[in-house]
Amino acid sequence: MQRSLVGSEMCIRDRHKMGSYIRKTICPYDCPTSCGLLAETDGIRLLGVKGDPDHPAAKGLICRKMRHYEKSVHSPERILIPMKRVGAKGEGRFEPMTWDDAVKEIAGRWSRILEEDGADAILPMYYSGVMSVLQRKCGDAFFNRMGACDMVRTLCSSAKGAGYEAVMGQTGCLDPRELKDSSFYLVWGSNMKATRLQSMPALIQARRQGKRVVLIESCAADMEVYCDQTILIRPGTDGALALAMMHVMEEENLADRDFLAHRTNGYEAFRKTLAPYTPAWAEGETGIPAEVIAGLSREYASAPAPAIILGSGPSRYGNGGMTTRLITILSAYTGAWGRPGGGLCGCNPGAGPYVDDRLVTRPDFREKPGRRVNINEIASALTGSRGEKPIRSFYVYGGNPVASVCCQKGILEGLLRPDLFTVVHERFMTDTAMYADILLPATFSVEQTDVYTAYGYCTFGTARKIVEPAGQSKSNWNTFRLLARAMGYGEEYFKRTEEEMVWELLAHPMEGLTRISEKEWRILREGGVISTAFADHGSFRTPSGKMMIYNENLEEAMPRYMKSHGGAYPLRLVAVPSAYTLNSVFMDREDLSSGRGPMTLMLHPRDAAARKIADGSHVTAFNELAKVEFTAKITPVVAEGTVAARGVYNRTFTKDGLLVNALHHERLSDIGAATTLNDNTVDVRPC
Ligand SMILES: Nc1nc2c(c(=O)[nH]1)N[C@H]1C(S)=C(S)[C@@H](COP(=O)(O)OP(=O)(O)OC[C@H]3O[C@@H](n4cnc5c(=O)[nH]c(N)nc54)[C@H](O)[C@@H]3O)O[C@H]1N2
Ligand SMILES: Nc1nc2c(c(=O)[nH]1)N[C@H]1C(S)=C(S)[C@@H](COP(=O)(O)OP(=O)(O)OC[C@H]3O[C@@H](n4cnc5c(=O)[nH]c(N)nc54)[C@H](O)[C@@H]3O)O[C@H]1N2
Ligand SMILES: [Mo]
Repeated sequence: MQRSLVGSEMCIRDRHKMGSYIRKTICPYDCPTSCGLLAETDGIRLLGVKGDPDHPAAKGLICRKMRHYEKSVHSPERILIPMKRVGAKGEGRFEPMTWDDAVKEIAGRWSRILEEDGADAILPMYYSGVMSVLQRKCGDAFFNRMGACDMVRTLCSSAKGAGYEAVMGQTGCLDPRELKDSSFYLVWGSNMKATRLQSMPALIQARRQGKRVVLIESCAADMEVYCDQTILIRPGTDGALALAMMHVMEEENLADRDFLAHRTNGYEAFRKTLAPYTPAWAEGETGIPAEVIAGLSREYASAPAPAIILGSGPSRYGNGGMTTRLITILSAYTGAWGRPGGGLCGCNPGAGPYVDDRLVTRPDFREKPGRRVNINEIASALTGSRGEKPIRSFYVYGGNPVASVCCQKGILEGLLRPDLFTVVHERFMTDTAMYADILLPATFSVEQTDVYTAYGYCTFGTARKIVEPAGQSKSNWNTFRLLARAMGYGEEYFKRTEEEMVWELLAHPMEGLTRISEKEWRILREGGVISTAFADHGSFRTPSGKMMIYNENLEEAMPRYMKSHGGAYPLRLVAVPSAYTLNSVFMDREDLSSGRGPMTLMLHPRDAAARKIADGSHVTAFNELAKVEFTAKITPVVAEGTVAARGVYNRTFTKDGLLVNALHHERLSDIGAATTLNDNTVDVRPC
């Protein structure tokens, strides 16, 4: 591939002329859109950002969080130099050290651990701090080379992914841009206003055209006003609703039997299992009145091209994979797939991968399979509570487990172990960084070069470095290069620059990039985003070419109703994202934090009254794991028997350092080995 410098040459010319100039870049955070940004810079600092109107999906619409990205990049709170712990663990007292000394000390400690305990005593952890391909995944190559633990990264929507794939194989779902053709919308467990903002115009436009939008939620605080009807559901019971809807469609002859018989596997046998799943039965499970279920079923069935917009909320349960399978099967019941706008949106829309991740992650560097540690079980791994070999070193980059992972008390207990050597590569003094023995300064997206694959849209992009890294901060890639040298890993891979890696990825395009034009290649070479082909939803990418209602490869081959884990306490606790933060990111920003306010717990008026809880009062939520304090918000938009905690906070918002994730178990989902962070019970009392 020919390297083009057109973009940067133009900029240099413009800089001389105007002092500042605009460069294209891409939002690095964990959202479905990966929005295009126009960054204004003087070549030294990022001066501001705007949405890029040419971005094929976002079309210039960006969230309030990114509107002042420059405030984060140039935040006075940023970590700019490597540091060494001088106080007690967790106390947050550090003193500066050089990169040389830091790298030498880390390599020295690791070499000793490798000798004494082997590579499976070293646990690397990242999740979704940065979503671009190279910076997110490059540590895999380093730790594969080392033979360290292999983290199973299922902190987010893996149960949804596994459930969808169990039915659809590799068939891409609807790209949100296809929603303009849908005739009816079921927003199912997605707080779109916060998390899928760029799809909101489609919903608003649809309602203007007289199409109906129905919300199925456990907490409708943000979305109710955007929908024609809100159906509040008891958490973890969406599978019962889907089954009852299919029951009604069978009973009333509303199912597209021709489609189901010819385009799916196992329909006849599945249909016979539906008899007990009556709306009256489902009312008992879901708390939704039977007549509402019947009405919804009829409305859904009569729409020519209904779209289900499926969020990850309903999948974060012990039955989350099964729930997703049932909802995906429901999407076949009207034969909507293949009709413009019909089917399901919110899973993987891609028509095949764009780049070859293995060029970055290098599975070939690993000599034998590593010890697998599930990210949701970090607490057990760090404390050794399951009797396994203890972890001796924990390396965190692009993640904040103390704030974002379940079982917070266990994680803290592990991090306090005097014999654990913890290294955190971070941009801010997060709750996890506080526990580091060595803290390394990390870069922002505008200080590095990478490729971006959006997970919610068919788009692909590249973004070049715009400004030099602040202070002594280094990208993940450059940090692993240094660590590799210190560890004596001589592979040519560890000598490359990040620009060389990006060219390498583009030089080996995968299926999703095979049919793009020369003009589009130019955009990618210069830095920008292209739209790629939507998936063909009419032809199923499964071994049989049919949707798999019955899936013989699964333990539960025939779908059925499964209960969630639940628990012994009377209220179910769910997590709702906040529009002011993204998981634990953006807490450096006073302008956003103040809009969000204190840690709140939403309760239904009847649940509040039964506990003598007043709106705005301090309450304690508790279960067998922990007690966590919140400010109560009483609202009828949360299902009765449910409490909802908004967003992820940091420990400065708390009295005793415990956040909502202290109330969450490590238990995994049925398939996908994923988080069940919505599947916990608590009780609440006034403080
Ligand atoms: N502003 C903002 N944007 C974000 C994020 C953020 O934190 N803030 N997070 C990003 C990330 S990492 C992700 S994975 C995506 C997630 O985005 P989506 O996958 O669209 O999911 P969420 O919007 O998190 O919505 C989950 C919803 O599920 C609901 N829910 C919980 N349990 C149930 C249930 O049993 N049944 C039903 N029907 N509903 C239930 C919750 O009330 C919540 O509103 O968003 C991304 N975008
Ligand atoms: N209670 C509750 N818990 C949740 C959720 C929830 O809604 N409620 N959401 C869940 C979901 S969907 C997800 S995806 C997870 C997210 O879990 P995590 O991936 O752990 O995400 P964050 O907490 O956002 O932490 C990301 C960290 O990466 C850092 N970072 C960003 N860019 C870079 C970089 O280039 N290099 C390095 N070294 N660091 C970088 C950021 O500063 C930030 O501190 O949390 C989950 N946990
Ligand atoms: Mo996520």
